[in-house]
This record gives sequence, structure tokens and C-alpha cells, in this order.
Amino acid sequence: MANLNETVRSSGIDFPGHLHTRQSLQYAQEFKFCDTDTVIITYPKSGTTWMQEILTLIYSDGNTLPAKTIPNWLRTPWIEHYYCENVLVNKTDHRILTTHLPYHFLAKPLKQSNAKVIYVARNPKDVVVSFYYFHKMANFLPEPGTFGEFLEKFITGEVNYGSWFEHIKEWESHRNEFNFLFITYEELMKDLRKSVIRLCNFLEHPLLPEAVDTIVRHCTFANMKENKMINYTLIPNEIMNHERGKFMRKGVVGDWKEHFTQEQKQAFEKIFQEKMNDSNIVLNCAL
Ligand code: PPS
Repeated sequence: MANLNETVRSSGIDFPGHLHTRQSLQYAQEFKFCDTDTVIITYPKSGTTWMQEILTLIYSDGNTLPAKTIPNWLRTPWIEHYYCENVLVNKTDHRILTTHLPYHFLAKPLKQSNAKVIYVARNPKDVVVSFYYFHKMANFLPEPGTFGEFLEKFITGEVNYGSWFEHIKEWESHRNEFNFLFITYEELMKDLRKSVIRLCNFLEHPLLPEAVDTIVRHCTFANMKENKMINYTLIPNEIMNHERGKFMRKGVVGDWKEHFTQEQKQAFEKIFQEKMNDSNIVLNCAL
């Protein structure tokens, strides 16, 4: 399925037609979650792939074989992507599922299970930079224009997957409805070992210290960048143009400082305060 220039609009949000269909979005909204499922929820470019890799390794007890031999979209599929139903045939135990969908798409089916939900958030200023470069390489997303133009669209939520602000606020404000862990990209970056142990505790999946060591080693940016199963180099150039950028681009905190002008920074932080002042989310926007 190519459909590179198609968009599927649902509940006022655009999704790339390369990966989504009306049916696949419907399938997600009626998804049968199991209590043994673990669901990674992210707004794009917030640390999805990193969490997919960490959870794969936690559930394999530090055995790196699955992470090195199975592409991430087959071992941790996005439930809203058109191929998900096929990927999940015969998989029932300890499924790791991924989604970028906003709360209102999934609330109903997810509440019917006791699945473990992990929400990964990232400083939105770094999200928008990462998303901007992803738009340049991903031929299934619109041309982003200048960074300033893209930033405007990101702020108003007129980008694929909708508003970052609504996504995080909706999920976080409903956290008590789920078996929910909130973790940030910056936390993973600050102390990966501590984060892996925190995740193991939440997942009730204790690991030997040696297994934790292996995960920490395997999941550094430098090592993940070389892993074909998650760096998207298996995807042909017509779909992701690897000459226009790398999926595993920089992997740092604070790259926004290289991209925002002083005016953009001030305007963004003002909007952040306005939009987020009714939420409990502790996320240092000025990171
Ligand atoms: S996507 O397209 O939504 O699945 O993208 P996502 O995986 O959420 O985000 C991609 C960004 O995460 C960075 N990344 C990492 N950073 C640090 N360490 C590790 N191990 C790691 N793995 C992925 C990736 O480089 C993208 O960020 P940027 O800022 O563009 O480099």
C-alpha cells in the first residue's frame, strides 16, 4: 500500500493514508485489548521507537535476538495501521502495542481491559523540531515548508495526528481510568538504567541486573542507530527518503535551541502556559 499523497481524516484529525485507512481507524476504535497487553502511547517523535525497543528487551529478559531480527512494526505494531490486524493473528500473550491516537479514539475499548499503558512525553519544542525533519524525509507526510511555517501549524494542531497539546492533556487527565505510567524522553535520557528499572516495576517483570545492563547498552542512541530493525533503513527511498534525513537523527535533549529564534521561543512558551495551565503535567517546557 503506497497512497503517499492520501490523507484520512477522522474526528477532525488528519492521518497519513500510507499507513491508515477508514477501516484501520475503525479497527483501532473497536480493538480488543487483553489484560496482558502493554500499550505504548505517544504523540509522534516523543520516544516511541526507544520505548518499543526497551519493552521488547524487557519482555525478552534482555535477549537481544528479537530486537535484532524483527522490525519494530511487526513486534510492536501500531494498532491504527492498516497491517496491524494481520500482524496480530495468533499473537495473544504479552503483546506490545503502539499508538499515536488521541484518547477519545481509544478510551472505550481500552477501559474494558486492564492493559498496561505507558505514555511517553517529550518537550514539545524538541518534538516539533524532530517532526519537522521527519516531514522532510517521509514522503507520506506533506512538505513542511520553513521551520517557522511548520511551527505555526504545530501550535494550531493543523498537522497530521492533531494537536500535541490536546493529545497529552487528554491522555494525562484520564490517567486514573487506566493502569497508567507517565514517563518522559528526558527521563530516559537522564538515567536509562533507572528508567528501565522503573518500567520493570510497573510491568511487574523483574530482571536480573545483567539483563538490565544489556538493555541499557543496547538502547543507547548510537547502538539503536545501527539497528536496521528500528532505524527504518528497511523502508525504500520512495517512502522514506534516506538521502533527505535519518530517522535516528540526533537523539538529544534541547535541539530546539538550534532552531527556535528568540521570538519563536517566547511565543511558544506563552502559548504553552496558556494551553497547559489547566493540566497537572509537570513538563519543563524550557528544558
Ligand atoms: S515516531 O516516528 O513517532 O515513531 O518517532 P519516535 O520514535 O517517537 O521519535 C523519534 C525521535 O526519537 C529519537 N530516538 C532516540 N533518542 C535517544 N536515544 C535513543 N535510543 C533514541 N531512539 C530514538 C530519534 O532520534 C528521534 O528524535 P530526533 O530529535 O529527531 O533525533
